Amino acid sequence: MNFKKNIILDGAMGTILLNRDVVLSKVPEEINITDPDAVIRIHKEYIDAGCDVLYTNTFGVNGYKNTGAYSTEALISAAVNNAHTAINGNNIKIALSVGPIGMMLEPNGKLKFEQAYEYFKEIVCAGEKANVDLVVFETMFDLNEIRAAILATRENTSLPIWTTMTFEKNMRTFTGVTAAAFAVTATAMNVQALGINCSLGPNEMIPIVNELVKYSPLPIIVKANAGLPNVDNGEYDISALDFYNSMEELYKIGVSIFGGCCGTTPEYIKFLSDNLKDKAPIQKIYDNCSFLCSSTSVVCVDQTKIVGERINPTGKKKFKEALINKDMSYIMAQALEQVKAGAHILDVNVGLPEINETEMMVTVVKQLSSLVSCPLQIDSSNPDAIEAALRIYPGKALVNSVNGDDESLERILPIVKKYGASVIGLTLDKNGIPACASERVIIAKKIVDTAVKFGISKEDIYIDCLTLTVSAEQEAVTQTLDALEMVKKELGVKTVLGVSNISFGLPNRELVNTTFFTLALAKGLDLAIINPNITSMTDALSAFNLLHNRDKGAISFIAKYNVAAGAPVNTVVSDITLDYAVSHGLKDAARTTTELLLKSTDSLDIINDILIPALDYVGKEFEKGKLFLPQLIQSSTAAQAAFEAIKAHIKSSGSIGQISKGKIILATVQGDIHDIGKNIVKVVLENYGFEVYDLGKDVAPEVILAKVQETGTKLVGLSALMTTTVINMEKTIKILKENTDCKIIVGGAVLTQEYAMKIGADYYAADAKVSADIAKQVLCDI
Ligand code: B1M
Repeated sequence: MNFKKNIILDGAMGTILLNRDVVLSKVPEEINITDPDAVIRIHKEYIDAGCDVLYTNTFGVNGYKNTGAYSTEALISAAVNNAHTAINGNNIKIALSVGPIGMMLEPNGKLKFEQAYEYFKEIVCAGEKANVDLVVFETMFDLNEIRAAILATRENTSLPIWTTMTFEKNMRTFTGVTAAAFAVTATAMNVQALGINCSLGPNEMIPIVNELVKYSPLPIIVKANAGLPNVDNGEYDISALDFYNSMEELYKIGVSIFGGCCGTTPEYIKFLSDNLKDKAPIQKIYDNCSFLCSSTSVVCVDQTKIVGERINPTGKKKFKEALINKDMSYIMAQALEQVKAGAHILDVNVGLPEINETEMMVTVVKQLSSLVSCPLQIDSSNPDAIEAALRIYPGKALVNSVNGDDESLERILPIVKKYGASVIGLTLDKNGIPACASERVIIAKKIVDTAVKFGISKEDIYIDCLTLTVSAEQEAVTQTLDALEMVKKELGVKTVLGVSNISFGLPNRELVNTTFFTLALAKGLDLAIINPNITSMTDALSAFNLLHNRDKGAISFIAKYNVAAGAPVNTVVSDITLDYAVSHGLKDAARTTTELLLKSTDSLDIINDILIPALDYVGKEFEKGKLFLPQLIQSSTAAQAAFEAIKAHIKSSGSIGQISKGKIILATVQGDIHDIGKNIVKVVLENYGFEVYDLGKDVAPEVILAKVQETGTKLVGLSALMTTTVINMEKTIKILKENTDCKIIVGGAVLTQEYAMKIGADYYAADAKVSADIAKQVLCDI
């Protein structure tokens, strides 16, 4: 593809088909086979409008969604053929359009990374066989889904890859991925172009595109909707001319590939083609930094950054025990402590002879990825563990490490390159660590040259000149510092040092560590692997940044140390409380703290005074955009673990006692998957002696009605947590009232007494205890 001129894509396919007189089946892409002319006609209209690239009508085709009569390969082959027919030999490229699988990936949903990979593999192989020019993964919202798609394409085809995500106004996808993290990750994974499509109109996309431009040198794609959908009628309101005017603004900030998404037509594409096609792309202002990222935040290593060293069993008895016992809460607490203390990146080392390092690395990396937003440093000498971790890591990680040995370089660097990671090179080889600085620089040069040969850019290489223990090799300290300085100047790459080793075997280690750290900072250290919980270390960095004019106007220094702004807080979380465990998603700690609390506190008090407020806090932070779906899921998993402990306690102690009997049906209404509250209600009712038929969550009105009729139950409890699902509660009440004489209790945080009455319920229960009181009243009176 020629990127020297702007490229014009086509516009919407789906919204046009819906507006035309065509018959769409349950699998809409079957139209490629059942009515190919309808598709070809639209393709031709876009060609006439002047597009350079046609997207195939395959957005929703995948092995998961395809429940129809034709195979996935047949649908793709027909769609690509339709595009070829429309092109009719003209110089127009065909992009295989691929949307999300339709099931969320772990941890947001149940789909496993490798399952997603298999679905994408089937699609892209079929596309390549049918002769597409490139593949475009569009309307994506999960970074790991994109990564699975990219890997499936790279490992099985030779197709060029474009990818676009769909962002909300807060510049994140709904799973919390930032535009910056997307740009850094996709660039690192070597796609040919990236950008944004759907969800917003071109005007609303401007701030997001500004981010993409800043974090990626690649061509930027914008395939915008014709404005935001109108809430009243679902139509798209922006005219073709207004659409073009906004796209022109996007051109000025660096977009070079333009097209239309929902609501656009050939008229919109003609405006783009007539006015932008022959222009050369604008030179973008790209921030060429050494980036690392998670799915929710990017770290630019422009100034010294702190790598937290505490997730490492070396010399730590408790940590070793936690690894052997798979005590994830302990490890996660270490992570949270370090982030709170100021770590920008977390080192993850889980190597122990007693455990399977690869499996443990994957488990820990998965959990950390949804718990903390700072990028991870995968610390292992085992290539399998490194690869397994990089494969599922949703971001751009740093690999610690390779060394100057050919075997290490040749085994690990291709993995680093393939997964778009950065790498640390240790200045040692099979002869050990050279005593003098210049020999360490020779090894560093070999590492840098080899990494570059493998396609890793210099910004992604960090050299560790190795800290030796001053008590054993006093003369080595200056050699390390000199080597660091030379590596920076002569090789132009970043540097890293594990600092704490310097003081091993000495008294007052903190003083030695801090002083050595400060000396290394003066030589230009970029990444410091330290214990950030030791405040003198982070203090040294703050003061250094102030003295070196990095902290302009002393803004950070004053914010941190100004007494009026509050004394420095004790960041170590030594005693984890239940509300901390729930709000930070620590499942095991939630269970153990609950078990402890149950010795002195009533179970309903724990639910009402701690669990619900902690979840309320998480919900509010989620609403404010400070926490994201993965964290919400972690918190609810922790709350459920706490609740399991409460349930076991209630069952074993029979503490509430049996007062009355009767049958009750419980369900969370259709469209709503929140069931923590309903499950609490169930246990409490059962402990009052009621027989509960729990129909689960997301239950259709008809299913509830059928159960009432089958069992003759006189009382139904409905739960709903979202404003959008209360309407289904109302529908359920209506259908029950029309067909039965049962009474209905409703509950859920979104309801009030007044609203409950308005939608026709008989009772409103603010909590589980109130439900039991109402049940007694209703069923005892019958
Ligand atoms: Co979601 N979620 N969530 N969520 N979630 C809320 C409800 C939300 C208010 C958060 C927020 O933005 N502030 C918001 C809804 C906004 C709105 O509509 N106004 C929200 C959203 C938007 C979403 C998603 C759409 C997010 C997304 O995907 N982008 C998605 C929805 C998916 C869907 O349902 N289709 C989603 C997903 C999830 C998780 C899966 C991550 C998880 C649920 C896990 C699960 O339940 N298995 C989750 C959670 C945990 C929450 C919050 C944080 C906590 C809910 C909770 O469990 N509370 C919640 C915010 C909040 O409520 N503060 C939020 C504790 C529970 C014990 O209370 O359920 O009220 P509650 O039950 C009480 C009483 O109300 C009463 O007794 C219970 C015990 O005392 N009661 C009854 C309840 N039902 C009763 C029935 C009865 C009687 C009494 O009949 C007899």
